[in-house]
Amino acid sequence: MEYINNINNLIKEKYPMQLEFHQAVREVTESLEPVLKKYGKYEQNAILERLVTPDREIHFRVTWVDDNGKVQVNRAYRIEFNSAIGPYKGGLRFHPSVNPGIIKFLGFEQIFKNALTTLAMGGGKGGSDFDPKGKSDAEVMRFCQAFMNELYRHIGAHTDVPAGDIGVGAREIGYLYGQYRKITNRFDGVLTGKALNWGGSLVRTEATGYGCVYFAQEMLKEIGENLDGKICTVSGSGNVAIYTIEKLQQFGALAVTISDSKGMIYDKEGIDLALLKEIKEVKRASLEEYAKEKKNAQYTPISQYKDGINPVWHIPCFAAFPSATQNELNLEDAKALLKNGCKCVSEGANMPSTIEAVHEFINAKICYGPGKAANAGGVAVSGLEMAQNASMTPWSFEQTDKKLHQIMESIFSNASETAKEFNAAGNLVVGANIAGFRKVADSMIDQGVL
Ligand code: NDP
Ligand code: 2IT
Repeated sequence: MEYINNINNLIKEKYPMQLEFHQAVREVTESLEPVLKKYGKYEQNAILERLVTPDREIHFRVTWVDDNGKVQVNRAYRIEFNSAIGPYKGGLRFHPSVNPGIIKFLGFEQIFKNALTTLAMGGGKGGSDFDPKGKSDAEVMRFCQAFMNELYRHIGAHTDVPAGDIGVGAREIGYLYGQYRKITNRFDGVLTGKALNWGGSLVRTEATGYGCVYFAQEMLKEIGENLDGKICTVSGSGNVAIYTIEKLQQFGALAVTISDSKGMIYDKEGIDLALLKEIKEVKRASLEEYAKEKKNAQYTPISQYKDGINPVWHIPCFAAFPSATQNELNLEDAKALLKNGCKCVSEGANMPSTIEAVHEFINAKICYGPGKAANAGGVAVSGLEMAQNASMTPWSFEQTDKKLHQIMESIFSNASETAKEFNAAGNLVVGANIAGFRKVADSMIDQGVL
């Protein structure tokens, strides 16, 4: 379709370096063709042009002092994409690979993901090329304080509400929130993922992983299957991976792999969750430690990965849960999963599968849950945290988990019904993209030319 080609060419010309952003825009716009053809109002109102152009991009410098007294400088970003259905909402990523293209791909995805949650949240994302790895707590604190010294003027409980993502967990949110409160003298629900003593929500820590498994369960129900007794592979070993494994175990599945930026573990007996939490949540160490503690587990360092292939996806499994980072599962990996009998892929990470890998899953008609649907549980419970902050009433674990479960069911049924409506039954990429798009695009049209 000419309109879609023009948009993709436009962003490639304007932002030639932003490869991940090109990929995210291509993946979404390709699947919007039926809705754009059916309703001329979207092109007439330049909805795609507006959606790919953030409302506002804030780029700033963060200057801080390391433990040796040396001044350090990082680049940082907050990209406010779209607030048609609620305040900008989305995480902050601290990782050396962070650049404008990565933050834009994440912010763009967040618009549609947040629309799917049923809650009132717009899309945004931020972060920095700061690497928390190997830094002392005091260095992380000074960096977070310096980051907030700039960010505070752009955010607010009804304006823009950041949260965690890669490299930003409870510790970072604590330091960021403390500095926000200090500078503004306000105790607002301006960040989510807060600790329980000062405005956090139960289940937020677990939400993305639990939600991703609930989503897999919904997809599997459709084919008369479930996770009980099944072998599952998981990548990553951070927040999302850990609570994916916890929920898989509660559902009777055997999760056998984890990975980090240095290598992967294959533990045939099933991942030892207590050991994993101790290594990653307490010691912040490498997965090599896991194999030292558990002798039967096999550790493969990245230096032994062959030809860019991620060995996690070459272990036979019933269901796979990519939960580390973007483009960690390519066409070869997808083929290996299918050849080994994989029936379900539920994405905990954002855009973990390359476009070719996604096409392979869709063509094979397995249960494939794209990230913006399958991992929406995290931001959904962030939305519930905002609701609890606004009403000054904390909810119980059971109540919050039940609501998360309902939201994941509703995301699945919305994506699944929308796919059917556009003659693409079972294709949750088409279903999720169109469902999220329609809600935001119609809201933009309702509110006029802005
Ligand atoms: P964490 O920082 O807690 O964990 C990230 C994990 O992925 C770590 O095991 C890390 O390894 C590994 N990893 C990160 N970058 C790379 C890389 N370039 N190559 C190999 N491994 C890598 O982050 P989260 O668990 O929160 O996030 C994981 C994914 O889930 C991301 O795609 C994020 O955007 C997405 N997501 C997160 C949500 C949340 O609520 N936290 C919500 C929805 C999606 P190492 O330990 O060595 O650093
Ligand atoms: O990618 C994501 O949805 C997140 N990192 C969570 C965002 C949030 O605001 O909780």
